[in-house]
Amino acid sequence: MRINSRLKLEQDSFLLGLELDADTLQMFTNITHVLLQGSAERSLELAKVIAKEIYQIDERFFMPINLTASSNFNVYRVGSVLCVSHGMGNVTMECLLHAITKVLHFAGNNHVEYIRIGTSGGIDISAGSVIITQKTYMPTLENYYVINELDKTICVPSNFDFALATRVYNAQPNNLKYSVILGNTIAADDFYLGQCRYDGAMPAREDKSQRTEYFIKARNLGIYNFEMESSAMSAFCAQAQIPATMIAVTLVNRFDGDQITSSVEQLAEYAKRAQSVALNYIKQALINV
Ligand code: R2B
Ligand code: URA
Repeated sequence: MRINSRLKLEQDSFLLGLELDADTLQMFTNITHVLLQGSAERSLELAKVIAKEIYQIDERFFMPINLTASSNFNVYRVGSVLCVSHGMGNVTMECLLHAITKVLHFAGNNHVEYIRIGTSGGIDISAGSVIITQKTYMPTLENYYVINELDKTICVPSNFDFALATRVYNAQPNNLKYSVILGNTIAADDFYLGQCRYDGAMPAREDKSQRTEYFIKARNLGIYNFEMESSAMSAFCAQAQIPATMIAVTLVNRFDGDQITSSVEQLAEYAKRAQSVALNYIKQALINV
């Protein structure tokens, strides 16, 4: 982990963003993995699953607690794993990454892997497939993330750690009933116009054929899915030298339509697929620690 050399704990007693006190830093020592998901509820659920499946803790006797006082992000710890919520979009992801990375740094962690587990819209791939991301792209199909530091525009390369992505891929059993693919991802600015959906409250472009051309262009770059946080995450983690990747299940094939038509039960099962791909990896990684 390589972060801002100007940082000093004493300047940051509040650890802004997570509303933690410097006295509570000992709760964050010896962390190996940070699993990031959009919602607080899913982070709590995942913490329970990790307790049960990785640490064999009887679920009747364990309830993970949120370690932050922040209303924006929740953080649950189980063993050496943190389950953290990041909200929606690159902007909230970036705020969370600064906050959690400072905490982990001040708590003395140097070798931590970050993995986002999420949902996405597939491009020319059947719903329910799981993509492990290597490179992330802007909606302009450029392989970097733009940070506006006031009036200064900085383009940060947005590749995840290919070696980590490959380890996650190789940790999967052969008999999964869905596809797991190493590929690239577009981080869009929103769910509707940002992904050229025609079912938003505002109309998308008239000429639908341009969208098809874009999807084809994207697939030629090895892009399989759209979501909304991966370019901030890959750029931040590459700069901070934190091995990171994303595991995202696809909820729809955008060549077939905009609406997510699966039942609530099916969507819940899809979301579990991304979590179980992550768990297969974490189990293996923790054996080797
Ligand atoms: C995937 O799904 C969410 C939008 O519905 C967003 O957070 C993302 O990246
Ligand atoms: N999340 C997205 O950002 N897009 C989708 O199509 C599905 C989930």
